[in-house]
Order: sequence, then C-alpha cells, then structure tokens
Amino acid sequence: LSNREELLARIRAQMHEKRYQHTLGVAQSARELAERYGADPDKAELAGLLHDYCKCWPVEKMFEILVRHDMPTELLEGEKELWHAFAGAIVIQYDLGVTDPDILQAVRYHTTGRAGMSLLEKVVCVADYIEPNRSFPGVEKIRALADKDLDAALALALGGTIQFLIEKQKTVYPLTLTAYNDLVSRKG
Ligand code: DGI
Ligand code: FE
Ligand code: FE
Ligand code: FE
Repeated sequence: LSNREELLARIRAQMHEKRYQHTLGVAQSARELAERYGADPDKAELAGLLHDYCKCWPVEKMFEILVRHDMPTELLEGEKELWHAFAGAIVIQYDLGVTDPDILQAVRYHTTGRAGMSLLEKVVCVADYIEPNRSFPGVEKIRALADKDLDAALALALGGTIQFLIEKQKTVYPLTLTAYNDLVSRKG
C-alpha cells in the first residue's frame, strides 16, 4: 500500500460505515494518547486504523486463519468476539505487509489485553474504549482518567468489561484477567 488514501480505502472495504467511523475515532484517540504519554504517535494512529480490520469478517473466515496459525484451543473454543483481534494481527501482516511487531501486538491484544502490556498496547486498548463515538455507562469516567493516568483508565475499562461479562454469564478470557490483575497490583 503506497499511500494513506489507499490504506483507508482498503480498511473501509472490510467493514460497514459505523465500524469505519469507530476505526477513525480510535486512530485519532490513539494518536492523542501517544502524544500525551510518550508513545510513537504514528504507530499509535496506524495501529488504531488497523485494530478492527477483521471485525466484520465472517467468523468462519477468522476461524480458518486462527487454525492455520496454530492459535490456542482456549481461543478457538472460546468467545468469537475475541477472534478479530488475533486474526486481525495475522491478516494485516500477511495481506497488508505490516511488519512492525509493536503494531502487530497492539492489534493482537486490543480486546483482551495481557499482563505486561507495552505502552502502545495500552494506548490502543484505551483508545478503543474512549474514542468519541463510543457511549456506554462509565465511558466519561474512563475518558477523564485517560487524561491523567493511562494504567488507571485501562484498569477501570477492563474491570468494567469483566463485570459486564460476569453479569451476562459469559466467559472471561484468561488474558483479560491477568491484564486486569497486573494493572491493579502495580498501582502505587
Ligand atoms: O471490537 P470492538 O467492539 O471495538 O471492541 P473490543 O475489541 O474491545 O471488544 C469486542 C468484544 O469483546 C466486547 O463486546 C467485549 C468482548 N470481550 C472483551 N474481553 C473479553 C470479551 N469477551 C469475552 N467473552 N471474554 C473476554 O475476556
Ligand atoms: Fe475490536
Ligand atoms: Fe460489524
Ligand atoms: Fe474497536
């Protein structure tokens, strides 16, 4: 992909309009968070643009990609909502030629998080929660915290997701729990 227009067109072709607007919002929020916390703003914006690349693909297609790349059984047998992050990291590498490991990891872990997240991973994960088009109970508090303390914002966001999943009696993916525990146990 030789230029930005081409990249945006390619991304836009993978999803419906609302998801594309969300994507642009995450890219912008990720750039702002990167500038605020000293991550690479260009990488943050690109990771934001790419983070939901596979989100609207048929689950069969994502499943096939995950199987072909030997993803763990717990992922394949678990919640399909998580697949787009892991499949996305593979697809942007093989279809779009993205090689930067920081960007690939930021896409891979944007949904679940993980213990020991990099600054860029945190930036993209938080941007996904707070981008301007997002509205859910508690988003304003996460937005306000994101301006002061990125880890605290991420802990609040992941904690809210865990609570939401428990209320719905859905499985909580182990990485999500370890991400949350890691953030709250480091807190000073
Ligand atoms: O792709 P987005 O909608 O922008 O946001 P996302 O990738 O952060 O989350 C997608 C969905 O995944 C969201 O509805 C919550 C769900 N989710 C996040 N962590 C977990 C999870 N679902 C399960 N079952 N387990 C998790 O640990
Ligand atoms: Fe996502
Ligand atoms: Fe969709
Ligand atoms: Fe997203």
